[in-house]
This record gives sequence, C-alpha cells and structure tokens, in this order.
Amino acid sequence: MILHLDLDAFFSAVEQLHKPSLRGKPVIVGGTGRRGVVATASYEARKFGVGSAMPIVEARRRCPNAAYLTPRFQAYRAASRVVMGVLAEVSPLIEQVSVDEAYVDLTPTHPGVDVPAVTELAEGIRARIHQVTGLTASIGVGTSKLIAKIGSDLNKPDGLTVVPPGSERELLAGMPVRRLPGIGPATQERLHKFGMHVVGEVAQATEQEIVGILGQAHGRAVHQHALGRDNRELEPERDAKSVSAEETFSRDLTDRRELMEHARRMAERVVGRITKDGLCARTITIKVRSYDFSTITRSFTLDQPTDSLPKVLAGVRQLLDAVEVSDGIRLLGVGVAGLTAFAQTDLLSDLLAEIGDEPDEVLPVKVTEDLPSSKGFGWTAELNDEPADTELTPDWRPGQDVVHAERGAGWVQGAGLGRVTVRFEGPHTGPGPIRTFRSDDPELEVGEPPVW
Ligand code: TTP
Ligand code: MG
Repeated sequence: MILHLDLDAFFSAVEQLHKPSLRGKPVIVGGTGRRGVVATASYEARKFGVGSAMPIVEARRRCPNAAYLTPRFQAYRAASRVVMGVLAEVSPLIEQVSVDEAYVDLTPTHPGVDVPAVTELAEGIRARIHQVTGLTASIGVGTSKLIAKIGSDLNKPDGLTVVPPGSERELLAGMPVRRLPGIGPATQERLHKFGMHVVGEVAQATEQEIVGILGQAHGRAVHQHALGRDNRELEPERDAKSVSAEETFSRDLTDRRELMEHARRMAERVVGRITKDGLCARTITIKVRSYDFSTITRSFTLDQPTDSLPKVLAGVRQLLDAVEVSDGIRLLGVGVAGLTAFAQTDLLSDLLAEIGDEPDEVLPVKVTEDLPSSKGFGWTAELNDEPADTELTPDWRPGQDVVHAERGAGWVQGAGLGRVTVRFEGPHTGPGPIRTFRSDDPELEVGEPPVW
C-alpha cells in the first residue's frame, strides 16, 4: 500500500494562513511583473479560471480583485518541513517529490492493512496535518505510486481516495491517456493518431501494438501503467542537489532536431521541478550516450543562477550542438545543478530583459568524460538554503514580510510612488489594520516569515 499526499493550493494556502485578511478570498502567487506567470491560485481564484503557469496579465484580466503576491519560499519550505515530519511519524519510507508532495510506503509499517484501516490511517494523517499547520492535504492510497498519485487528485481539495486493490484498471479506463506518467503532448498525439484517447483503449491493445507506436521501453511502461500496474519503488534518498531527466530511445537517433525536441521536453520537466521548489540552477548539463555505449557529460556554469526555461534551453542547445551525433545517440539526459534558493537578482534580470537590455550570454563549455558505469551525473554542488531575498531589496514586494519598529510584524500590501502600504496582522491575529509609509521609512525593515 502506497500513499500519496499533495497539499492543496499550497503557496496560496500558506499565504492565507499567514495573512488572515486573505482567508476565503482569491489569492494569486507568482511573478507579479509584466512577464510573470502564476505559480498557484487559491481555490477562490480558480473559480475565475486562473491557474498555474498562466501569464499574470491574463490572470489580472480574469480576476482583477485577487491579492497578487510574490512567493515567500522560506515560508513554504518551513511549512513543508512540518508536513514531512508528520509523514515521518507514519513510516520511515518516504519519497518527497516536491515541496508539497510525497509518497509514503506503508508496506513495512502496516503490513496487510485493509481498506477500512488504511482509510482511517489516511484520515488521521490529514487531520494531524491540519491540526499542526492549518493546511489541508489531499491523499490517495493504492497498490502503486501510479494509483496513489492519481487518487490524490480525484477528490482534491481536502479529500481522500482509497483505491481498493483489484479495481485499478477499472479506475483508469475512462481517463484521458495524458493522465498516465510519462505521457506528454507528443506521446498523447501519437496515441490519438492510432485512435486511443482514454487509458482503457491502451489497456485493450496488446503490448506489441503499443511498443510499435511508442518504442520498446516507453511502450512497455505505458502499457503496464494502462493496466494499472506499476512496480516503481520509492526513492527515499532523492538527491536534492541536482535535478535531471534522461531518456533512452527505442532506436539510435541521428537527427539533431529530433534530439532537441526530446531535450526540450526533459528541460521543461527539470525546470518545472526546480521552479516548484523555488530553486535556481547555476550549472546546466547534458549527458549523451552513443550507439557504442560511450558516455559523455558536458556542462557549463552560468554567472547567475536561473530558473528560466529559455535560458536553460539555450544552454542545452549550445551543449548539444558541440556533440557529434551522426553515428547515433542511444540516450540523452538533461540536468541542472548548483541549486540555490530563488535569487532576487533573477527578477532584476527579467526586468532588464523586458526592456531589451540583457547582454547575450556567451557560455564557456566544460567537457568531462563520464565513467560508463556511473549512474546519474554525480554532481556535488551544495544546496544553499540561505534566503537570498533580504540582500537586494530594490523595492518592497507585495506579500513580503516586514517589521515596523512600533507596530510590529506585517506584510506589504502594495508599493509604488515612494510609498509602501503595510497590513499589520499575523497567523494568530484577526484581519489587521493598514498603514502607509514612505518606502525609505527608517522604522520599516524586512521581516521574517512567522514560525509554525
Ligand atoms: P501543485 O501541487 O501542483 O499545486 P497546488 O498545491 O498549488 O494546488 P493543488 O491543490 O492543485 O495541489 O504545486 C505545489 C506548489 O508548487 C504550488 O502551490 C506552487 C508551485 N508551483 C509553481 O511554482 N509552478 C507551477 O507551475 C506549479 C504547477 C506549481
Ligand atoms: Mg499541491
């Protein structure tokens, strides 16, 4: 039995906890500049059709009255640690997938647990998380990671789904193929071409048919998943210092365009993963295994850490351009390392880019030979968990924690024209009063997030 937990509207839920005046109201967290995108929207804001990855400009059109806040990753990481601590009381076998998401393997600690007992256990976890953090979590329980993950999404928010063993295939049958792991837009498109739109249609085909469409490795995995089978183990010691993705191809690839298409999809996954955790990367790496199994990794290090997909893609393209592919590439990997907490300087460089002032980056390429036997990339970069926010404060940012010499703790509600508006409230107060100050008021300082 595997349990998958995913917190509800995580960033905005933390904001609503820390800012009582926003409870029950639409809250949107993201880059608030003109080019910014939505990281997440509270369920009140989702009613207006606002969701993750939507441009902020579009969100403002749909939901002009929402509170628009910049992310406070330090606060989210603190909340995440408390939640993961609750899970650690249940079982030592935990794989934390991202800041608000984890798998728990109940097999060793709760052997032979039945559906009623596991339901009670999961409800207990949800209640405990709510009790200690005020956050709501959705949980799915099933016989595999695949089923648990799909389950946690079924009754979101604040819900539980226990999938009884044996009913997996039936559960999946009517779902769009896109819901299976490893099926992105390109794979979906290919399955659609062969008339397969829902998972049940893939399950009814033979494995050979699916392998014929998607290639050996991918096809087999997708067919197994469609049958509700998934024997992936948890990876409890995931390396948080680097993130990578790799693909083994069903045939050796020689076409650069095709290789770059695969690289793009992997880069999207990798960048998606780090932005979700509020991290920026300094090092970009590709790993290339040739037809004869010789393997190289190539990497370079940027001057500034970044979480920008275009920048990562530009780097990947440059690295890939320098690799000989004409004899055939068997495996391609894309990774980032040198992860640091979200850098305020990136907002600045985005602003510069907006006014067309960004210098073209010339990237020095470092070549390292990889041991063919080594698994993964073997990065050693340190995860720097220091908040980068407080050093460079070009402006007061909406949502930011502040402290006033006399009035105490509050948060920035708005700023501009030499003024800053602060609301003085915290997790344990009622909705608080608003005051406006000069933005260089010496009594006003950058504050810390409230503790849990
Ligand atoms: P999710 O769990 O995908 O989203 P969520 O928790 O906001 O909402 P849900 O109730 O549907 O689970 O992601 C967790 C957090 O990761 C989210 O609060 C914000 C961040 N995130 C991004 O920064 N960018 C993204 O594109 C996504 C999807 C999430
Ligand atoms: Mg979530």
